[in-house]
Amino acid sequence: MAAYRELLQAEDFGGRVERVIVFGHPSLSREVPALIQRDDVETIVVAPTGAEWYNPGHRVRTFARTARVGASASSEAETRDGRAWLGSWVMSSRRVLDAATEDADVPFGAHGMTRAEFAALRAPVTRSMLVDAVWRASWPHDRLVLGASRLIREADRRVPGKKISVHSNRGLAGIDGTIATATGIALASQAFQHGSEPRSTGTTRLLLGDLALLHDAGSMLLVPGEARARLQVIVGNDGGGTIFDGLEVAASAPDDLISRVLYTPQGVDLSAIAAAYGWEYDRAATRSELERALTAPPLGPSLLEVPLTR
Ligand SMILES: Cc1ncc(C[n+]2csc(CCOP(=O)(O)OP(=O)(O)O)c2C)c(N)n1
Ligand SMILES: [Mg+2]
Repeated sequence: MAAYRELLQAEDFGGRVERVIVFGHPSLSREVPALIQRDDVETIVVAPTGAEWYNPGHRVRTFARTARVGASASSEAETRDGRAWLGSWVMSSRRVLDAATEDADVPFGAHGMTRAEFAALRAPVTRSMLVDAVWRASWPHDRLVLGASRLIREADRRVPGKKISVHSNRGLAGIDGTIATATGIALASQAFQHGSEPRSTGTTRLLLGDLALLHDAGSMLLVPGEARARLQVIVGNDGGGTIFDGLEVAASAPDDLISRVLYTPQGVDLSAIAAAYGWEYDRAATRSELERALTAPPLGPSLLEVPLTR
């Protein structure tokens, strides 16, 4: 349910929820903890260890180490109701996403492109376009790592389910060590088992923001004699931390202070960083450049810079 944030806020959807079962630690959106803290909602948190117990507002009464799905419905009518309930979420999620799709994101066919479709290929890359393109380029033999950025929020709210491995750092969603994490995931996937075939072919892609990249640039160091990661680092460069533009304080504080303290502008030449560390570098400012760069990534570590507007 990609557009779950909008639906949870709607009376007809979120308003009708009676029970929540939580796996993992939902930290990307405020709607989930808000739902759990409602008086009319019962929450069950499933986690293998106590350290994982998620408990927003200390409102959770039931914790379990495992969960087993039993018989789903006791009657045909119940099955029908359940399907209708699920179907209405799926359809409404689709409608919210379609309404939110920017003009430049119109899908284009391989044959007989219209003028609008050609224009779309030359249009500057938007966040939604970037997230969609990276998601489309990822296959089951690939791995995708997402950094703490406005981009993971964008992915969370729009990409559909897909059978691919997606990783992200937990804890407080730190921006530190993101490149190191992705390098480790790439190298582990390339590791040889019993001295024969690598465990996986394919590419590891890391999608992150410019500040997270700068914070961990030291991890780009290539050590002589060590294996090279088949890693494509895709950096959405909006010149600072735009994830904070959505904070409440942005609505009331003066722009110049918000910029200095939260956005923290930067104008570092990322191609020079790539050159300094001996990484391949590419830049994709339009949709067609992006599709090309994602389809045929270099075999070693590479940096793909995608300029984004604030
Ligand atoms: C170690 C650490 N310091 C600070 C933060 C707070 N923080 C979260 S996201 C972020 C910056 C995001 O900027 P960028 O990587 O450019 O991503 P954008 O949101 O602009 O796409 C910061 C500083 C953090 N999560 N971890
Ligand atoms: Mg940024």
